[in-house]
Amino acid sequence: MSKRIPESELIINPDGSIYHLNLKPEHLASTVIAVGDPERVSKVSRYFDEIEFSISKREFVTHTGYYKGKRLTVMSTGMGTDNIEIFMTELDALVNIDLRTRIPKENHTTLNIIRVGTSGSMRKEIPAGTMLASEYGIGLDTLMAFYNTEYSHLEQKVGRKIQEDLELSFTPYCVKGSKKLLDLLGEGLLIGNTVTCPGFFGPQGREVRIKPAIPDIIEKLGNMDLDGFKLSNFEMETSGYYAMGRLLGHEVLSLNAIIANRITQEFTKGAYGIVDKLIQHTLKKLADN
Ligand code: R1P
Repeated sequence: MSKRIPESELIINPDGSIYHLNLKPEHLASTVIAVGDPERVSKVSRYFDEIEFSISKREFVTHTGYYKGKRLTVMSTGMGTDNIEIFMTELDALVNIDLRTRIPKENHTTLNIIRVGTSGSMRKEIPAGTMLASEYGIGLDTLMAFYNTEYSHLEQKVGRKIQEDLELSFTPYCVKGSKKLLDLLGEGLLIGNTVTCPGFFGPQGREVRIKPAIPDIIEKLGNMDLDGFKLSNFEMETSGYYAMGRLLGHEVLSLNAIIANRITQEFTKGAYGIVDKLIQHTLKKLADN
């Protein structure tokens, strides 16, 4: 029998909800749409037939309801893979740990988790306004230095190639997303490989007042070609989702609305309409399946 998880290791609020997300198991649907911006939650749930539950704590805003009869949860995560580590671990605890006894359940429950986020393009042929599904997530962040997992041969090669091309002192990690969700939601979208950066400015080569250490990071990544494996876009969460999904046993897919192209320096205000188009695409595909 599994061991009881102590109070200090998994914090549960006095009302029985999980510490950061503020949710109880009954508040969560088995399919979760995750967005970065808390204001984007209502931009998804406005399409629901009915919202049965809503709550917020810190950057985690949750609406659970029904879209065309399918029960869905939409939640915001804030920015960065450190938030995603908390988000994924607590979502998993809601379904795979008995929060009353603090003992992991014997039967594993798999969640479907779909990120609907904004992103920048690192290739001139991928313009703003593109909707892209990430086949792989590549982490330039340090999250996976703190967990042990297995990587495929290709994933290891990609990590080493990026380390070499960027002359990094550490090896980035590369993790494949859910094939099941890619087959379900990827139709009509561009399929790409997404680089996750541990910041918005320097780690994405932006110079505001301080010169970044790798000013041409986006160009270098965009030009990488490893026997046909190319990188397409960058943002701040996908690698964390894919790695935590693999560790915890959940199906995870990252969908990206490309709102800027850093090579052509294209950024159109109208590109924000693409986020709504991606939300509608996601809801429709989920309801149809
Ligand atoms: C940066 O502006 C934020 O936007 C992108 C990045 O990943 C980062 O979180 O995604 P979201 O629009 O989903 O937050």
